Amino acid sequence: MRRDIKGVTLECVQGNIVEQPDMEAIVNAANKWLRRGGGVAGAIHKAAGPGLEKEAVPLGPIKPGEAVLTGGHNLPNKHVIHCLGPVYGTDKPEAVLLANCYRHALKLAEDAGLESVAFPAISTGIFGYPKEEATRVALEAVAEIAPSLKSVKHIRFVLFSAGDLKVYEDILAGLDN
Ligand code: AR6
Repeated sequence: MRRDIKGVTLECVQGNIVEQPDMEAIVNAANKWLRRGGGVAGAIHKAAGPGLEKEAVPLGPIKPGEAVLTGGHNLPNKHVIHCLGPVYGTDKPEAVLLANCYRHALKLAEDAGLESVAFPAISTGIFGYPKEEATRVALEAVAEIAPSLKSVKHIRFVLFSAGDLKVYEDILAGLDN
């Protein structure tokens, strides 16, 4: 599903974040040390190769809501934007910190002059953020920023399961932008 918000395409697909070769940057659901981990981070570091960790670790530690940009190494994408999402129930207020991830990632993409960015559902795996709540925060934050974006024209949300995709589609369809 795709939706245009003030000239920016928001798209939701089911898939794997490391298999988005047409996107200039992919976003990592990172840990604060920017080390290889499980879930999205494990998949990204595995596909990118050891050079990614070598470049990323000196940029850490980062705080919940922050983001940093590195090269894509062996990935088909030019860049990886690493975001630290909040741990649900611990890093508060969760919604503000989660929205900050999306805002800061898009700011870095704009500063680098990128046209396309693919996001996973940050914090909804190991960090325990309830899926619907996190989806609402993610889509509302991105829709709010969309009108001010100059270089970023295509934002893709990559969901691992059909159920997660359905949650994104329902909430994206209901946004009133
Ligand atoms: N492509 C797309 N989505 C995925 C993939 C993938 N390859 N793998 C998992 N997901 P998580 P978090 C979904 O746990 O909650 C790491 O160990 C998954 O189903 O990767 O922010 C880091 O090192 C879930 O919906 O990220 C951190 O310590 C979503 O992506 C910690 O986990 C996010 O799951 C970060 O936890």
